[in-house]
Amino acid sequence: MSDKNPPDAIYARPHEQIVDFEFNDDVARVFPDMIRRSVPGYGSLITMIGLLAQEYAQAGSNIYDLGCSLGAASLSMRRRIPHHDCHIIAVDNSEAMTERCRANIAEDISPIEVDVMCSDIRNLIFERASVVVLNFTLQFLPPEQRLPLLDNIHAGLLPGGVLVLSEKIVFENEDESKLQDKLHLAFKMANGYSELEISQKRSALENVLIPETLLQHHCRLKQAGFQQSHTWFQCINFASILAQK
Ligand code: GEK
Repeated sequence: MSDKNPPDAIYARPHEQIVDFEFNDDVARVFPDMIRRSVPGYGSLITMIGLLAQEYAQAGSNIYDLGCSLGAASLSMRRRIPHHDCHIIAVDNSEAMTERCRANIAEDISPIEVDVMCSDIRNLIFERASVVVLNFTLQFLPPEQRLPLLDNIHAGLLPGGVLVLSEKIVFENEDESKLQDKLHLAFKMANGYSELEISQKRSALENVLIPETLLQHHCRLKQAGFQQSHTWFQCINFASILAQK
């Protein structure tokens, strides 16, 4: 693997104490490998987010990529949006991520302007937005802080504007839950993660990533005022919703 894409071995050795997961420099360095091997369908989602932005971006509007990490969704949208007067605002509160994200954007020559901001998405004011992307980010906010964020996003969307919300999900039905967990475990093992790595990372994420059911997400989107929301993608226990104002 090249230096640009080092392998994720963060939990490969036994840790004496498992501390809560953080998006620090160690994680940012291996992030492309980590997310590809952990999130089934991630590559397809990134490609499709570009296509959704192509469909829904409105001329002269703002496009937000919230919890942008290294900028994969921003780059995909930047290459697809046909209106060159759109403005992409990519936001993450991890400095390690935004530093690398800026470098990735600088290497890309597409014409649409991209601003990378190191900021908490809970403090943003959204303006003239036609597309807002939360690609596996809402799950890291405490559940009671999710509706206020969706309210703010809804307030800043133009009529017809959309939110793309991708999340790890859980299932109410016990059999379905067991099946999906088993498939996700098989996916990670097939991608070379050991049982030790999987169990140490699970402990590190336990208090940090709080997944919900698709029904909880659709209900909250309705509460925030979205006219409609549809699940347009699911791969095992990872799904994406398109919600429209
Ligand atoms: C991708 N969307 O590659 N404010 C800003 N950023 C935050 C906050 C917050 N309150 N909480 C978490 N983050 C990306 C992948 S990763 C998903 C998103 C994952 C950021 C955090 O720093 C991290 O970079 C990102 O959200 C979540 O399409 O690792 O499973």
